[in-house]
Amino acid sequence: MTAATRLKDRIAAELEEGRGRSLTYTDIDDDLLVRQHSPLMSPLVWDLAHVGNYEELWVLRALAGAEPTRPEIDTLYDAFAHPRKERPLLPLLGPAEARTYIAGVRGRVLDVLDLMEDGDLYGHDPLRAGGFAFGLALQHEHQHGETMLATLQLSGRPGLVRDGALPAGRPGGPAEVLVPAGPFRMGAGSDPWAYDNERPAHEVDLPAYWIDRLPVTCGAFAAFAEDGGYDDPRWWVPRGWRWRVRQGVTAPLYWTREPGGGWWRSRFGRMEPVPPEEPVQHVSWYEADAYARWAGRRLPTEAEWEKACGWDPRAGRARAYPWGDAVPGPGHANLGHRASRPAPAGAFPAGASRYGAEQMIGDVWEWTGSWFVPYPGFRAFPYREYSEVFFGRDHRVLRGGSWATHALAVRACFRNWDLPIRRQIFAGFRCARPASPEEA
Ligand code: AVJ
Ligand code: FE
Repeated sequence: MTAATRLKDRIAAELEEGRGRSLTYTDIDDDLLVRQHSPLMSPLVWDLAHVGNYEELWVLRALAGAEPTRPEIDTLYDAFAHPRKERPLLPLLGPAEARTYIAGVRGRVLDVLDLMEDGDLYGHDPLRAGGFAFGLALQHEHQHGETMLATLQLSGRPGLVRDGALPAGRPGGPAEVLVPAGPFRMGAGSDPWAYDNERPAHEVDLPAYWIDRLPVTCGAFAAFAEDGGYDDPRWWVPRGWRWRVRQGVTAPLYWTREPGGGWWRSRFGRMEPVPPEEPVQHVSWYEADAYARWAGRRLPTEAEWEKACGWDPRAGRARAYPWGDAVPGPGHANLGHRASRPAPAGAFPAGASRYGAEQMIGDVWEWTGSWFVPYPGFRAFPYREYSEVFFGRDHRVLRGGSWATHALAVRACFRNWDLPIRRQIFAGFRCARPASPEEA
């Protein structure tokens, strides 16, 4: 079997799996599909048709030069034409129509894939090389799979989302790991599916720092809340404090405090005690930043995060994942919705990075202290609206993926971003601090 055939087979299998995921999350009553569960999110039926429309735009039209199958619907599924809160008012395809539409697109996409030759996959056309446009559609569908899970969690309805088992945690061990001073290469190397915002790779020289070995747990975060952390403006940046007061935020989203003490949370429509050993999620950047200040620490910059995650100082090169370049396995990380929650702290010793940091990939997206800005020499590809229009001092960078992220859609150099007030995403954090001269 040639390398091109192997790549095509892999893409076909991934397309199948990704679509299975989208269909599972939307295999619910029509009423639940078309309603808007939160003004922050689209109706699920919008996401469903949107992933097919995106695949049509990038694989059928941009790559293969096909004519639009249904030109009149493009504007409905253009995320920039209509903000999420307006989407339920649009004349969207209904559930059955949406399924038919995306299946039709998918059939043609598989035909295009079949026709790809060595000269396409190993040539210089950037949409074809390495199957880039297919990788773009695949990662996009999985990103929307995660979005759908956030919507299903917001709906508060039990029984819509499956759960599963995870490895046990490992209590104890060092709280922080030291990353010695020195340069590393930040950004994507030869990975053909990396996004424009991960490029170009460039050298960054960092002073020595400490970073938490594990994400901050619910137990640790509860201590911040119980210590009055939400009531003390000293810990908050001014905008964060104003947001906290105006919104009346006193705990992570979905948490409630029982009158007798003790925290409970709602998870996919069911109440349960907050597990103290689990990484905290559903906190805004403002809450993460306030916790870090309360703890006498700060959030890591995204460069600090990426070096601790992917850099191999002995080999002098960046690896795709903390454990190396092997595709994520069940012993490495909690990805791909194995269970509907983060794994307890210490669950993945085999997923440790060269510096000893654990659970950097999977479990919870991790807020960093950095704004989402371009790397030096950035060039938008294949379109400005994926990354470029979001650059600036509005969005903060998140790293590492969550339990809801598919393995295809995250790597050590992958950059995600969101507004600092957002809490419906599966986001937590870990802390860092500079090393003193003696420690370094
Ligand atoms: C990269 C997760 C911020 O979901 O808004 C989806 C990805 N871009 N459709 C998002 C995306 C177009 C994006 N994030
Ligand atoms: Fe999208």
